[in-house]
Amino acid sequence: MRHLLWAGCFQLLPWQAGPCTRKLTTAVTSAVATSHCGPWLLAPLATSSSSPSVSKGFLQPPILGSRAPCCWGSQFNVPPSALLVARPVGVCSMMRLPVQASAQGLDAAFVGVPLDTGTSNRPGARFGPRQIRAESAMVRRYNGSTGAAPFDSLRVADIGDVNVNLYNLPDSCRLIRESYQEIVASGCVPLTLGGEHTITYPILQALAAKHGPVGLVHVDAHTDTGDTALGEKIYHGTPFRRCVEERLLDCSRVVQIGVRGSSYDPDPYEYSRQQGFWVVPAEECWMKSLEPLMGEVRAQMGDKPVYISFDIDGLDPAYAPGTGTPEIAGLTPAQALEIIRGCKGLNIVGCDLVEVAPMYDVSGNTALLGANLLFEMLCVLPGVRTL
Ligand SMILES: [Mn+2]
Repeated sequence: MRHLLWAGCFQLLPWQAGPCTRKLTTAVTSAVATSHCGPWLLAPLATSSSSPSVSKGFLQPPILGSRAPCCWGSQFNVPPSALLVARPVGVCSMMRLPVQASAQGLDAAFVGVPLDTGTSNRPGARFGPRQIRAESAMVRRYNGSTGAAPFDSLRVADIGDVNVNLYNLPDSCRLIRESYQEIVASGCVPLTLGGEHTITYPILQALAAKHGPVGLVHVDAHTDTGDTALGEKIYHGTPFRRCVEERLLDCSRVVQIGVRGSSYDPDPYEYSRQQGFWVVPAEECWMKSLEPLMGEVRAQMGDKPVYISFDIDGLDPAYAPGTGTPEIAGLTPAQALEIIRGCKGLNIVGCDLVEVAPMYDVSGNTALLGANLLFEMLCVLPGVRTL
């Protein structure tokens, strides 16, 4: 894909000799030969004669384009188990999945959009995709809570990043739109690692061109329905007004959950309600389960196409401080799981997780949350089997 950069590269990765024993090499080689272990083709090269207990070898990314990556006896890609491949080993892809250059042949794909020049306050979301990928090394293949087995059901890979233009937001929107048009043309469902919220506008341009106006489950501290700022119509405070103007949304099937914070207007949600959006302020979510709410959302969405746009600032900054425009008194991670798991059964055509700006959270927990929420979104896609 012309506008996608590879998340990884094809150089051989030296497998450091120190902790790498022959026993481990043998175990991994055996597992690779027989079962579902991971995306890396093991290519042991030589054995040190001076230290017979230590093997020198390489973990080699799959040779893309010339053979199917990470099939290991099945048609599916599978995140490698840390029981067989150490977590820090390998090119940094989402869930350590194989990286491939296009969405061809995939049912779902993780895509990075490292854009942050549309942010109004703290910059840094351009580094969101990389940090989400890094923290995703902790995410395993099954969802034990819901029983979802996405990698037994769908062909999934990381297809790298959109090559955004950091110095020109309209041009970035064009690059994103064109990239997503290619992704969805092949029938693949994109799961996006943001990047700030501007990116949802061109993503929805591409999705609506294929599916028609979509329903929207939008989790956010802000409605992102502003008109202009500093005279500009494109930045991370305006994407959903632009979407309304271009009829990309089915406004009777839009819900905005978790909105809060101070405002410029006495009724900051007036525009949303005028369009027919269902606004659920954070106050209506405090200290309660959101499962009943999601029952109503499912009834609202019906069986027509739905997009999930999850701004990490919908969560409380106590849990997710690594973001550009934090607001106090937000949702909890458990409520975020209730929202996403409550989308099971909907006709989901795409998802994003935006606004992770990792440098404001030295713990990495914001990106870890983002990685897990993206996995949860994968788990509720149509066609995912439950064990
Ligand atoms: Mn937002």
